[in-house]
Amino acid sequence: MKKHWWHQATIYQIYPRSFMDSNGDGIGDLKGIISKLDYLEKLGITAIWLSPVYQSPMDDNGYDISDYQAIASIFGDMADMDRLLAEAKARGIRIIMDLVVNHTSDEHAWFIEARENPASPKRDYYIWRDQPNHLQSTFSGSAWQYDEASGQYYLHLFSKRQPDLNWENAELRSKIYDMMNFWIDKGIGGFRMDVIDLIGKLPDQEITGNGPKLHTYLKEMHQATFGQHDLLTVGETWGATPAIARQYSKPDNEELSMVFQFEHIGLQHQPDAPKWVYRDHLDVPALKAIFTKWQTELTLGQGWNSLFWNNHDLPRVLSIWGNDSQYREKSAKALAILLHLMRGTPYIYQGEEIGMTNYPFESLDQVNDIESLNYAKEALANGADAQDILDSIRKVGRDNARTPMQWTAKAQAGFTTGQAWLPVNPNHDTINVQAALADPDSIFYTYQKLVALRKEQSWLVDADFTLLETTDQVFAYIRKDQTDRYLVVANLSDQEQAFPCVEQVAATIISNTDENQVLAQQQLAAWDAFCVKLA
Ligand code: TEU
Ligand code: CA
Repeated sequence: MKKHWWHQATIYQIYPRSFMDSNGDGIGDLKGIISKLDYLEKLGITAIWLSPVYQSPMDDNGYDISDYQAIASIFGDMADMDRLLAEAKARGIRIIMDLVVNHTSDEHAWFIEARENPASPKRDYYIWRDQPNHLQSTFSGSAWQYDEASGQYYLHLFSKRQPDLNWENAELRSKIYDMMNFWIDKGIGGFRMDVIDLIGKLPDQEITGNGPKLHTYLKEMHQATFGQHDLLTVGETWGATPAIARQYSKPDNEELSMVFQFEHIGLQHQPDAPKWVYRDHLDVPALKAIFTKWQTELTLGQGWNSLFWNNHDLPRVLSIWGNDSQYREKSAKALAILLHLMRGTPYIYQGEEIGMTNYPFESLDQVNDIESLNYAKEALANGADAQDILDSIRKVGRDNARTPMQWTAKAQAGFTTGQAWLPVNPNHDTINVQAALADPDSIFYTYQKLVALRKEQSWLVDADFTLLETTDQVFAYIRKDQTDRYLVVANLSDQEQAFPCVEQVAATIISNTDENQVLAQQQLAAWDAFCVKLA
């Protein structure tokens, strides 16, 4: 089995708007990112997944692209982008671009032409129908928008300013591949592919995810673009099962390196309910079952996992499943140790490495996210209670991940010299990079250690995974390769838990506690976690 650089890499996701502002306009930008590359080098990460920085009217903060080969002026220009690539490369860091090709912005030249001139070949780049059906937008309401001029409806699975592209059109596909090659030629490290499982949709049958031609398109894309290069490609696939994930990521299939699956994230809301019907109490046995399934069904050569707790669409895991008050540091480290020692490529979302938390939203005025605002509007119109709506947004709204990165205890958390576009979390007075770097026992150094382990210890890639039978709130597993066995244990609760274990320890790999005492007393304190090599 050929091993790739990304098998032993840890990826760091940057949401550019919220990372670092270089010019005081309150919005993060490329020069800001460049100024923090030394920090990322210290953390040790191999690559950055950069959320979209392309030209965009910012209806969905850049996931609505009007020109794939230009940089949004609020973020900088192409010269800044080239400098970011070069400066990152000088530090051994690759840049993974966000590929958003399920839809464009309604301000993309293709859509402007398609709308203005129904006879144009561009018309068929999008999806037009005389009548809408029942398809719903992820951002509330019908997925069809009426276009007065032509008397037809166009499809938008996200906002009405994000018209869906028609992947049936071969000319469109080849333009997308040209655009991808433009970026590959610049020397990028790969692509994160936004909602890629939707591109094979059959709107008339109301099939959106996992359409019949999805994998045909991905094989074609692989051949036409990244197939000859050693790039990381990761698909965002909400509807993936392990079998589907193998289809994407089995090397012989020549599609993607890996996908993001979201089955564990599904435990953040009630079964079969929208995300707003949240469930903040972690069901640990269910979490164990889900990870065990993915760890055992995606084995080296047959598929590859990506490992994540957070991204720019999710609440901070520390707030929803950890304990972000009494056990903030301990629980952050426990969640990190548990995840990063599984098989797969780990992803860190900006601020996770210093234990950033959800924001205490108190009114809709503080909310920016289109998904949250559309939900609030629709729920209010349906008679829902305003406090309940705000409560859901505070718990699981996307802005929790998007408040500015907390660099210092000073005004605006050192993110900007102006006024940040989204409020800065008041807890930046204690939770910030400067404080984390100064404390040798901080969450940051646990992440730094995990990133280093990923590069150094090849068993993380090769060893198999077995869940250990334990009490409900304890998640423990064994990784075993040809020669060695490793035990990973995490107490995912605020209570002490019994941990009877007869194994002998050969060496400690990483720990947030006194693991020898834990093993001697057969008792885990709240959020204790460690990994040991077994004798
Ligand atoms: O997200 C896909 C998606 O389906 C999200 O809307 C997700 O369901 C929701 O945010 C969970 O709360 C991707 C991007 O990650 C997201 O930021 C974009 O808004 C979306 O696609 C449209 O491009
Ligand atoms: Ca700026």
